[in-house]
Parts: sequence; structure tokens; C-alpha cells
Amino acid sequence: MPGIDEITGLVKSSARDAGFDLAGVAPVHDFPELAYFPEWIGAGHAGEMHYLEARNEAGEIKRASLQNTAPWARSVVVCAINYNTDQPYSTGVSDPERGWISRYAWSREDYHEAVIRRLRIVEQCLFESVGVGRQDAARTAGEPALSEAEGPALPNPREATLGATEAVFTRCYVDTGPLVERVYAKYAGVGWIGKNTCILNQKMGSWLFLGVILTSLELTADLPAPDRCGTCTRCLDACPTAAFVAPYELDSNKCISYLTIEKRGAIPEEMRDGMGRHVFGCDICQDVCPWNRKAPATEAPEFQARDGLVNPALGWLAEMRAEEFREKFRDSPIRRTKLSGVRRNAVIAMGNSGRGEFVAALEKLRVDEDPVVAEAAGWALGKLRRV
Ligand code: B12
Ligand code: SF4
Ligand code: SF4
Repeated sequence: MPGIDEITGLVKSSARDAGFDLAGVAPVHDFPELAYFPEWIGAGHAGEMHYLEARNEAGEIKRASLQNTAPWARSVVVCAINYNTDQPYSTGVSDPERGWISRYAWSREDYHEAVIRRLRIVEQCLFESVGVGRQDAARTAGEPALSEAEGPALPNPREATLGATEAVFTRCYVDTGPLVERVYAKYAGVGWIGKNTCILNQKMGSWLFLGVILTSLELTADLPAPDRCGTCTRCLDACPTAAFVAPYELDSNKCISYLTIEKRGAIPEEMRDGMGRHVFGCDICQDVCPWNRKAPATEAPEFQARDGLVNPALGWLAEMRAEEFREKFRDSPIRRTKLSGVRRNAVIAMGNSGRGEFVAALEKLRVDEDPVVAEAAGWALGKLRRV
């Protein structure tokens, strides 16, 4: 078996070959930033994203420490891929009849798929570099669960047997793993955590998706990236809904990204004005960041913008029907908010537009069969009539 430095080098170069722009290795450790996670949950900043609050059998918040869910993990390989395309920033366009879908969601393929596919290539390289091809050795760990010393007491770890007593375990995640990916990205040297809470890289900016591989191998760790925010506060000042309670601290309940993507049902009225013309996600705190001024554009075909999604017409989205939604947003992250969410958001944006032209359409939407859309249309009409 090659030395650990060599394995680490092979894994990182396979990440580049797989199409990742950045890759690094973080040690597994209870980093100081993780102590903030239970505080954040306790303050209610997760809103209705209850999956973030999940606890293990001992009652500990899973995401606060890998000890709580993957005590076998020794290293986290963090990979990042640029999704920026050569398109305007939301802060640079202002047609009130058009809405804004955030940059990451214009893609032709859902990023979870695009990232996990590449992570699997890196994972395969890891297995091969320790001398066991996954094809030969990967198997699903059945019951009874493996002991902590031997491996994870988790279902379906990828396992490659090295010898009688030695084994290597891995798990790949994009979003759904029991860890705060940005903290590991920082300690893998991928970038620093900005005051807007995003991972920023000096050369690439912050238009990055993250993917992680937990492994029981103790790989050579990178150094954390230094914070380069300095005295800048542009992101904090630009947020239209004052979602940052402090630098590095975001209250999801006030974040347009949460409201437009994760929040089901009616959006609290006091948040609607601040949503402006956003119909899915929000890019403002990244658009204004000086480190994104010269962010390079990706050539990955999956992340090129679909027709009609950059600056989409509000009328089109508000009146969209189920069949077109399925067709237009097949394999798109926009499916997450469902048709009801997209229409609700477009209707609120119409209310915020100041455009009397929308009144006739909103009158019809006020009696829409979807009660969430109908309620939002009533609010939008009221707002348009007040201005
Ligand atoms: C839940 C979630 C959200 C929530 C909450 C976001 C948030 N800031 O917490 C909502 C729906 C609002 C959201 C929005 C977005 N998201 Co999101 N989201 C996640 C998810 C699934 C979990 C994040 C989480 O645990 N949040 C809890 C808080 C506490 O963690 P955190 O913000 O990451 O905070 C850490 C640091 O701020 C930190 N900290 C660091 N330094 C300091 C200093 C001090 C003094 C303090 C107090 C704290 C502190 O402490 C925290 C850890 O405890 C991750 C994937 C994952 N599994 O990690 C993706 C992820 C973070 N999201 C991502 C993206 C792309 C977005 C959006 C850009 C999408 C969009 N355009 O709308 C926005 C960005 C908004 C923003 N400014 O964060 C990417 C981020 C990539 C990057 N470059 O950073 C991720 C990593 C997904 C991925 N796999 O690529 N998201
Ligand atoms: S994504 Fe938008 S709403 Fe959320 S914190 Fe950033 S600027 Fe504010
Ligand atoms: S806008 Fe300024 S403070 Fe905010 S993340 Fe970028 S550099 Fe940091």
C-alpha cells in the first residue's frame, strides 16, 4: 500500500480529473465553529428545517459532531465545483415584470446528482489507491452492525477489506450528511467562511457547490483557509430582509432563500415586502461580495443555464400548470419548492412589482384552486392597490 501522503495526493488529483475545481482534506475534530451549531438550532434559526435538528440515540444533535454519527471517520475529503456561468448578477438587473431564480438553480442537472457522480469517482480512486478496487471489495455491511472499532454502526457503508483486521470505510454526501459541510470545507483549505456564511475561495469566489467524502483513513490534512473578509460588511448591509443577526450568523426564518425554497404554505406577511422579485433562492449577499467580482465561469455542461430561467417572466411562473412544471423542471433543484411554491413566490413578486398590469392576472389567481396561491394573490392585489 502506498504511503498516506501519496494516497492523499492521488485522491486530490482524482478530484481534479473528475471535474472538481478544488479539493482538500480536513481532519475530523470538534472545531470551535461546530459549538455554534446547537446554539443556532436552540435560537430557532433553522425555521421549519427540522431535519437539521435530528439527534442520535444519546440525544446529541447529530450535525454538531461527527462523533455522534460516524465515530469511525478520521478524515473528510471536501471537494468543490464552480457553478458560476457568464450571466448577470441579480443586483445588476431590475425589470420588475421579471423574477429572479438564483444562480445555482439555472442548471440543466440537479447539483446533487452532478456532484455525487463526481464524488463516486474520487471515492473509487481512494479505494484503488489503498490497493482494493471497489468492484472487488465493496459490499454492503449487513446486520449485526459493525462495532465502533471496526467501522460504522450505520447502514450501507462502503467498505473495502484490506486485511484481517484493517478496513477502510467511506461515505459520500452532498447536503444530506450529518455534518456542517462549510466547517469541513474551511478546515480542508477549500475556502474561508465569509460573514455571509458562505465558503469563499480567493481565486474562485463563492459560487461553489460542496461535496464530502468521510473516510476512516487518516489522510494528510490541509491547513484551514484564512478569513479574508477584513472590515468589509457589504453582504450584511445588502441583505434586504436583515437575515444576518450578526456577521457569520444567519436566521433562516428571514432569509429569502429559505422562504422561497424551504418554507411550505403561506409566507409570513411581514417578510413578503423584502422578498422583492425573488422566486427561488437569493444571491444578493454573494452578488455584492468583492471576491465574486471576477469569479470565473464554469464550462461544465450541467451548470449552463436552461432557457428562460435567467430573469424569468413572472406571469409565466404564476400561471404555470403541473405538466409544464414537470417538463421544464425535470432534474432541476427547483422541484424542491414544488409547483405551489414557485407560483406562490411569483405572485408575491407580482405584488412587489408596483405594476398595475398584473392586476387582471391576480384577480384570476385570487380564486385559484391552490389556497396558498390564492391567499398570496389577495395580498399582492392589496399591495398593488396601495401603491
Ligand atoms: C440548511 C442549509 C441552508 C439554509 C440555511 C443556511 C445557513 N447559512 O445556515 C438556507 C435554506 C437559508 C440555505 C441557503 C443557501 N444555501 Co444552503 N445549505 C444548507 C445545508 C443543508 C446545511 C447548512 C447548515 O448546517 N446551516 C446551519 C448553520 C449554523 O451553519 P452554517 O451557516 O453553515 O454556519 C457555520 C458557520 O457560519 C459557523 N461560523 C463560522 N465562523 C463563525 C464565527 C462566528 C463568530 C460564529 C458565531 C459562527 C461562525 O458556524 C456554523 C457551524 O456551526 C448546507 C449543506 C450542509 N450539509 O452543510 C447547504 C449549503 C450551505 N448551501 C449552499 C448554498 C449554495 C446555498 C445558497 C447560496 C442557495 C441560494 N442561492 O439560495 C443560499 C446561501 C444563503 C447563505 N447566505 O447562507 C451550499 C454553500 C456553498 C458555499 N459556497 O458556501 C451548501 C454547502 C450546499 C452544498 N452542498 O453545496 N442553505
Ligand atoms: S441569501 Fe438573500 S436573504 Fe438570505 S442572507 Fe443572503 S442576501 Fe439575505
Ligand atoms: S461581502 Fe465582504 S464581508 Fe461579506 S463575505 Fe464578501 S468579503 Fe466577506
